[in-house]
Amino acid sequence: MVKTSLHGLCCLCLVDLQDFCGVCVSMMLLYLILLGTAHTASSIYPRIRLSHKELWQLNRTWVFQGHGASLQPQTMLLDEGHERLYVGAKNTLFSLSLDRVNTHHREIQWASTEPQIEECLLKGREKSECANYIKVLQQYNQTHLLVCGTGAFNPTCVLIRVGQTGQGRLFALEEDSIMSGRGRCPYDPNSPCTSTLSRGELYIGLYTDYWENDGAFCRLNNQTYTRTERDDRQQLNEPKFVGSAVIPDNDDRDDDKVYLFFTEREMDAEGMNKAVYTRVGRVCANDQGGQRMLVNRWSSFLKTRLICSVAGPNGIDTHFDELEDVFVLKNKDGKNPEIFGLFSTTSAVFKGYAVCVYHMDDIRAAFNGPFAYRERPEHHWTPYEDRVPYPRPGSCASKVNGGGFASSKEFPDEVLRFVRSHPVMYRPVLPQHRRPVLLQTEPGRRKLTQIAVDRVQAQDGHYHVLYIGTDDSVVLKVITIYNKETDSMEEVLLEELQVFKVPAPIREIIISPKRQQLYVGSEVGVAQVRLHQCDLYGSECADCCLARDPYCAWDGITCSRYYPAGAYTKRRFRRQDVRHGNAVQLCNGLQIDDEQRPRSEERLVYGVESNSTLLECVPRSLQAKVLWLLQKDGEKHEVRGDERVIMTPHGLLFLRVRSSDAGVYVCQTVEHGYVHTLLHISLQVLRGERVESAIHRANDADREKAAAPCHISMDPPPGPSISPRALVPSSVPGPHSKLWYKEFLHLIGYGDAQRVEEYCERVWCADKKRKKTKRRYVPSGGEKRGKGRGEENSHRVPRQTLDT
Ligand SMILES: *[C@@H]1O[C@H](CO)[C@@H](O)[C@H](O)[C@H]1NC(C)=O
Ligand SMILES: *[C@@H]1O[C@H](CO)[C@@H](O)[C@H](O)[C@H]1NC(C)=O
Ligand SMILES: *[C@@H]1O[C@H](CO)[C@@H](O)[C@H](O)[C@H]1NC(C)=O
Ligand SMILES: CC(=O)N[C@H]1CO[C@H](CO)[C@@H](O)[C@@H]1O
Repeated sequence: MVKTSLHGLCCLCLVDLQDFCGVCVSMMLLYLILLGTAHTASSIYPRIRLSHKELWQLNRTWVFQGHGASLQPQTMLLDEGHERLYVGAKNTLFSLSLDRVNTHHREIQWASTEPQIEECLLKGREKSECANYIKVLQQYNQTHLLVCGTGAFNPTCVLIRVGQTGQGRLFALEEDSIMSGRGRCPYDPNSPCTSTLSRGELYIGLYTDYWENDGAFCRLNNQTYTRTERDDRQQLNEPKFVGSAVIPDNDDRDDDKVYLFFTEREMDAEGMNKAVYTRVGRVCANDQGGQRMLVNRWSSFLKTRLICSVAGPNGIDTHFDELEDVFVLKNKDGKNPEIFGLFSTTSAVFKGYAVCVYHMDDIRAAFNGPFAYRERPEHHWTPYEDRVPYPRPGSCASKVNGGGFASSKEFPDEVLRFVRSHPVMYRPVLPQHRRPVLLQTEPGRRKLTQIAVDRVQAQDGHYHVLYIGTDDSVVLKVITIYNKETDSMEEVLLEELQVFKVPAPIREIIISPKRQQLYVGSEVGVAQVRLHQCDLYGSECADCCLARDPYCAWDGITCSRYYPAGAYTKRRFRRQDVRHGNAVQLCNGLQIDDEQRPRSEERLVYGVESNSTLLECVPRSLQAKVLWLLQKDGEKHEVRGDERVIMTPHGLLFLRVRSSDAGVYVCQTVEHGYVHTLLHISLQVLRGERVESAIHRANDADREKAAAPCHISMDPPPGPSISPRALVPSSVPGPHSKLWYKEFLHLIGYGDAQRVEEYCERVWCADKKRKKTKRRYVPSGGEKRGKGRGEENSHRVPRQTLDT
């Protein structure tokens, strides 16, 4: 195992050779650039980016904000049986509707008591820390939730009655069930903890004490309390608990294992703690501890390292060692879920992120492999090669597989002694394909905080759709495709969804494949977001195919939800190509040849000589490359751009337009080799002097005429949007002058006065209107809505691009 890692190298620099650190950092950046290119051809642009407002207008999201004050959800629990989402927040437990989180919610106030708060303040804590933060929320049985809160540094648990009676929905705190939460809930609101409940037993990784010294992995049932050894740094060393799950090995329930995902510090020589490693630990669910030794302690606790790294040039691996979140994607029989880990680098200088996927086979193989051994802490780990006692340490007591032992209390002392002194496995767990499925290495980009995954059946196979939460209220929807021939990963960023209005780190993502919804928590609220919106990609076969969204296929009429054959037999054909997005092949013959297309949108744009003009063209897909062609004198040639004519993300910008620029400009997009004509813009260039004189006359008219107010309508302007700044020179009279453009009609011999009038009105009123609509837009009520983008024709350019 190569022990060198980039961050290790840089830590060395930081600690030991501070002077050289600058050099080291730039080395690292260079290295990461190399690394980025070595990985894959992936686009950092989503195919579709939706702002919070757009999600709203599309009815794709609902947000629950509690009472307006910041909600601060700590933990969430999905209860599909009762169709509720429970949210443990600060001083309050909520029960939300899965249909619409912002309607018909119920709540239970559960604040710390006055004496508790006073005592907490006396201990020198801040007021905000002395609230009751609900950190543990589990389905105890069919009728009850187990809920634990920090209770002003005095953890407390309680049972909550849930369900339905004839009268209505039940949601009530069982007063007589209040009990101490010590050992089941951390004291500190900021303390990391993870819990899972199985067969009435609570498994929890937490710090059990006020001072946060005792990190432990525990199991509580109504009789016993079993845990890791206290103060045993070999078992757990400054752990940060991230996730846990009960996963059966086989049909023998006595063989069920509980897995714990966490990070901890690797002990090195002299006990100086240094590197952070991600670990998977496990115990037997039926572990009863030992009889004479290891009483009420796990007799089966083992752990090993989870590796997530990329090989760089020169054989130096970059390791992502800090586990941020973990998602266990269950399979049918529950025995072989796929484990998705979201990792970051541990470097303080640079944050890179990676997602790695682990198979249970590989995890089990590591636990069945050699134990790790080292003579002294300053030595390297080696595989333990002496005799291993029987039954194999770490195996579960079972009549079938566990050597006939009825309970761990019957295990020989030798076994318990061995497991106590050899909790680490020698082999780490490597990810699927031995590499991350997703990488984000560009410095300065957003932080990734949470992950949830859906398994989706598409026409050409299964795909994992990853939903990744960021620190700025965004959920990224990504698929990753492994290419066997080139042994590389391709990341396809399908959508970038801004689920909250203000930027806040996403703390929780829960997915409901059954409802096709995502439930997302951040300190400002809980949002519900539909997983897909196929019609948004556009109505044509090519639009749909290029999107490569496994949820969507072209059904001959529109882009709609894809259902695997059998479930949906009515449709005659469905076109979908997630792997390649080959629209040319797939949609061949289904569409009119581009050249003969009767009407790609046409526009007329006027420019004033020597002034700037923008020919706006923004493709719906941010992954498309835009090409401009100029049609002139029967010929077509590509516009390349220079210092005067600039290709911007909004369109083609002429800094000083010339009369020779006049002509028909064609805006085309190229995506996966598929060429699409978006629009034709006919540019006409007006002579400066003539405009001037028209304006003078308009000014005269202006003085005579009273101001005519802008006509404001809530409807979006029809047709294209053209930047008002580009066309109207600064010296043009204010919006009250309605006459001067009439002069244009004569100047340019344009007959359609109605159209020009509309156009000019729009130009003048655009700014005002924009401000008005902003003010009228009510994010939480949603009673006033403009038309959504999804209703628009697929060729139309999004309107809001310039001011968002
Ligand atoms: C959103 O829902 C409202 C009311 O339920 C409806 O009037 C509106 O048309 C919907 N908008 C879209 C884009 O579906
Ligand atoms: C759930 O547990 C509570 C508390 O122990 C108990 O009162 C209740 O009857 C249980 N419900 C079911 C359905 O077992
Ligand atoms: C609690 O203990 C009793 C007595 O042993 C047992 O019958 C019951 O099932 C236990 N409850 C749970 C939820 O494990
Ligand atoms: C009609 C008009 O406003 N023309 C302006 C174009 O830009 C030049 C300077 O770049 C101005 O002097 C003109 O007034």
